[in-house]
This record gives sequence, C-alpha cells and structure tokens, in this order.
Amino acid sequence: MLEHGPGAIHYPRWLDAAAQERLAFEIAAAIARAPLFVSRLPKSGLPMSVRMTNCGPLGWMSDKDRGYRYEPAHPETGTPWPPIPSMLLDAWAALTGYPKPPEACLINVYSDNAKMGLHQDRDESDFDAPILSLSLGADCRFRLGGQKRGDKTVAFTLSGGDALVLSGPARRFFHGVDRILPSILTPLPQQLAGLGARVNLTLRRVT
Ligand SMILES: O=C(O)CCC(=O)C(=O)O
Ligand SMILES: [Mn+2]
Repeated sequence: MLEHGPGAIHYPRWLDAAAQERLAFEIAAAIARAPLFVSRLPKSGLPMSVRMTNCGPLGWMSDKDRGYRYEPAHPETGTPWPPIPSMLLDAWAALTGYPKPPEACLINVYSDNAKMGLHQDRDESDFDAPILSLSLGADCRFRLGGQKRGDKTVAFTLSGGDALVLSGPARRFFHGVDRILPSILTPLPQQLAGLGARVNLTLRRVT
C-alpha cells in the first residue's frame, strides 16, 4: 500500500493474474452489450483519445453540444448500461468501505498512444464518496496533483491489477494519464486483447 497524497491510496497488484482474467471476462461481456464509443470535448468537439463505455445505473459521457454528464443509457444504442459486475461491487466494498454501492463504472480503453489530460472528477453531486480505479494491461504514467490546477504534481506507475482510491482531500485532486508505457510484456488479458493496451475502470457515486 502506497499513499501518494492525503487520501490517495494505491494498492499495487490488488488483483492477481487469475482475478485480472475474471475481471477481463466480465468487462468484455459488458463491452459486447455496450459497445465502445468516442466522447468529444465540450465546445471544441475534439475526440478524446480513449474509447469508453460504462456499466451501472449511470454512465459518464461527453459530446460537443451538451458536454460532460451522466446518462442512464448508451448514446448510440439507447440501451441501459449493463450492470456493474459483482467482483467490482466487492472491490468497492473492500477498498472504500462506503455504505452505498457505486452508481457508475466508466470503462476507459487506451491504445498505446492514448492519454488523459489533467482534470478533476467533478460531474458528480456526491463528493463524500471515494473514487475507486482499477487497471488492466499496460502500465501507465499516472499524474496526481492537488485541489487546484496549478498545485505541484507527483507521477507514479499504475500497472495491471493495481487499485487506486481517491478519498477525502484526494477526491478533488487533479489527475491524468501522461502516457501508456510499452505494453509488449504486459498485454491485456486475452478476453480484452485487440481492443487496446490498457483498460481502466473508474467506480463512482454520482447522486
Ligand atoms: O485511466 C485512468 O487511470 C484515469 C481515468 C480517469 O481519471 C477518468 O476517467 O476520469
Ligand atoms: Mn478522472
């Protein structure tokens, strides 16, 4: 267990190889029901470099006209998101101890050259609940700052099987993914191979 800042708790290899494969199987099934799509930045309409989908009652998305938000259904199929796999609900209970279950699980798929700029997760009305993130596949260089955009940042590696909890002050910390590290030795589990290099699952309370 590593603490990268107040409330930012990193559990390296929280999932062993067998659990990563079970999770990959569940996520592949979710993607089969809710296909990956590309979100676009508000106003500019520029596409994000990750492809995404969701499971849970609410899913995060963004488009040019209506911006960042949660929706109960897939933007292209109009179908409700598939349920959050029970092993993720168990991980949420074990790692956050939060009394209510997560309402959203964002599935981000990174290709070798995808990244995510420094941002705060602030489209939720519940900031008391922690955020839980789990990673599969390639390592990435993850960057964590403070509650203001200009605050000093630290960078560390997130690997497949790692869990990261952002709670307390860290719930509002800026964060992002600088880059995906070479993935030849750390491929995604077979069930997700071919989709990209790294998959990140972000569980949140929304309402
Ligand atoms: O991929 C990650 O590790 C972070 C994803 C993230 O911060 C987000 O989707 O809001
Ligand atoms: Mn985020």
